[in-house]
Amino acid sequence: MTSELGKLEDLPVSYRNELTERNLVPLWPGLRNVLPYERPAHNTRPTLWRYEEIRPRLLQAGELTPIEKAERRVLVLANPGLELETMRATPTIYVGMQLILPGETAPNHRHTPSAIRFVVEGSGAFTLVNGEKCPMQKGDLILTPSGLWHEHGHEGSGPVVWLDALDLPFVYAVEASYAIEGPKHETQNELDASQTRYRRGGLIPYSSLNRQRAHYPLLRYPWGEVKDALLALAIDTAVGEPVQLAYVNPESGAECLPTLGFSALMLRPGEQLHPQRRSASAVMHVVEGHGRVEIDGESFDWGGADTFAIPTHAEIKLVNASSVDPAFLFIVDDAPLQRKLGFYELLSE
Ligand code: GTQ
Repeated sequence: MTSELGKLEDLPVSYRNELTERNLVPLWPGLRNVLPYERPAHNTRPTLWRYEEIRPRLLQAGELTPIEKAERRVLVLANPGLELETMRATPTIYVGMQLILPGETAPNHRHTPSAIRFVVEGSGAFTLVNGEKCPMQKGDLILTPSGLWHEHGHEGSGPVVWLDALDLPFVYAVEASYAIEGPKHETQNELDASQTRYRRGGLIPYSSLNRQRAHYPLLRYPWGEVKDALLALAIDTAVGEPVQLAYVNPESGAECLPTLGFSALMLRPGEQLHPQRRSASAVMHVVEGHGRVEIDGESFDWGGADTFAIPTHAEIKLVNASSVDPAFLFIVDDAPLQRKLGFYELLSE
């Protein structure tokens, strides 16, 4: 049974001071803060970042700060409920928008946090991941898992912008976040594995059955394939059911990264979705289309390349505002982490 717990003020000041001097804290005055009933305490705010607000300021960063002075020229999408300097879109998910200009390189490094890139605009840029050259076209997902070397370059013309998502807030919180600089990698092959060894879902190189499995056999998921697969899935999905595909490791079938999950959601023309509440926090990024999202009763209009943050346990509604065209969203969540920790849940209303 719920009962009123003792407050800090109920305790003699001298006793409280004795505890403080000994680095001791009484649990009961704060018990309901750390273990509230029904829904977790959360400071994460439903937040939307408009690309048209980010883009000019990112291009300005390109003029203000040479790449050598930035290493990674990024504006971070920081949740206003979580102290901006701590660079968290949600408690576990870091999101930034990175700009690279023609001829620039972002030098090789590796780090304990895992990262992904999702290309927002431009063409001609690439990421080298342990020497594998991954071209970056709009909508492509590129993995740079924990510990893998990665550097970026740009051989085309015009600015290229991509969204970075990292599990940095989590890795930082467990005091495990650090990076190592490395020399430039030789490019190993001209075509990445999405175009050669893992060309089609359901088919993997035979030899991979015999050897110790690579952890990350596929590093690039081209958007063209994802969009085609969503359009095909839509034909076979009942109205009201989400048309959603998970990005997975083609050999293990598990999520691409140990901590963060990635999926693509198509909203059919005029479609309204009211997905089941989940314990995971998430960030959604608009690939195509425009519409509205309601997050815990707060409403936001979204359009191309906008990005929004969804707290844990939030109630959400998604609407495609077009009655003619489908809309496409790219979703990052921390469900893989929560599953591993044993508390991922789909929640009732
Ligand atoms: O491109 O390697 O947004 O290391 C933050 C940290 C991007 C990157 C970020 C990084 C990178």
